[in-house]
Amino acid sequence: MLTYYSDDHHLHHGKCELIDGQLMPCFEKPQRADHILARVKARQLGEVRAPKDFGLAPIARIHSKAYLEFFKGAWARWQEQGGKGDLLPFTWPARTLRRMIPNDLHGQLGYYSFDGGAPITAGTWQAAYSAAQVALSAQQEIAHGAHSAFALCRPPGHHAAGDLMGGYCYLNNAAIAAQAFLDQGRKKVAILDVDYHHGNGTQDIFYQRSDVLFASIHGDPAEEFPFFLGYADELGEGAGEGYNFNYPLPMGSAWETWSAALEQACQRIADYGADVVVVSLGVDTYMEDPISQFKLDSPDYLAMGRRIAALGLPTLFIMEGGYAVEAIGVNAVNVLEGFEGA
Ligand code: Q9C
Ligand code: ZN
Repeated sequence: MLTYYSDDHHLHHGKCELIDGQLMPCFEKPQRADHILARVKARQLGEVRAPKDFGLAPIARIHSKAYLEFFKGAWARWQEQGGKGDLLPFTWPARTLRRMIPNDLHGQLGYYSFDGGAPITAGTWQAAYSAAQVALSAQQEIAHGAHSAFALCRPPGHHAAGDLMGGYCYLNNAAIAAQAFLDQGRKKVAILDVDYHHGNGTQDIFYQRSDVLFASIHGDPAEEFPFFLGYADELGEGAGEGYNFNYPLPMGSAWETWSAALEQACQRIADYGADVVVVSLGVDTYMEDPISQFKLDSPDYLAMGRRIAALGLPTLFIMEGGYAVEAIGVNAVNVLEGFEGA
């Protein structure tokens, strides 16, 4: 399987996040992708290629023009104000407030985000832009006939909605790739999100549409981030009704519970008659993940890859979360090796 990868991810390195009442070094850090790349090479998964540049148009199919302009220009505005640290939001238009777009940089930052987990640094735009190009390049590989491809994206994307960043995510790489398949003539795309956290951004983007089926297995949002989306009764809306499936699982779930949900999700994807599958591949379901509460072990990721392969569909793997840095390479590449029948 070919891997697409860009060194540009190093340009994004946030300093801190607020977690359990303390400022901690960001869990979403460059070493994550470095470890995955090293494992791809060590296991000789296949060639590693730099992305092509498909420009902004395919990104703008998912994200609003205003959001993209804000994100692209935010760091320069912050520098003009003499800003020192990372650019982080601290006020959001929550229930009793108005959905204004204020003039102020931090006001706009609150408008275009849903949490304080997505810091903007000097290189964040370039890193996120390149990650989207990585996803599009791997997508192109499948469009040209490959059965699978791996987009080693960083920063991740599945929490980002059309005009919202959050949860370490800025541009929704999986959604951008799914839309590219449709724009090139495929009729039905299934997105299988196996990250520990619900893919709220991806769900929101496609919630009213039937050309993308979204299935997500994740920590129960009643107990876990992102808290405000990802419940089992969210089945889609309007034309999208019946094309959204959430499998929230209890804290502490291990492979037996998790794989039963995967079975159901795969059944939905098979029934749908998808032309292609996009996997939002997070490995923060790992038992030793520092911010997550599932109990998958490294060999389970081989079985995960095998079950996804049994769908018999062209499959685009897009990297999302996973924060146990020492094991992230083994776990992510195990999914790919399991898929390939290694
Ligand atoms: N107390 C992804 O995996 N913060 N994003 C969690 C835990 C946000 C995860 C705080 C986690 C976002 C792509
Ligand atoms: Zn996650």
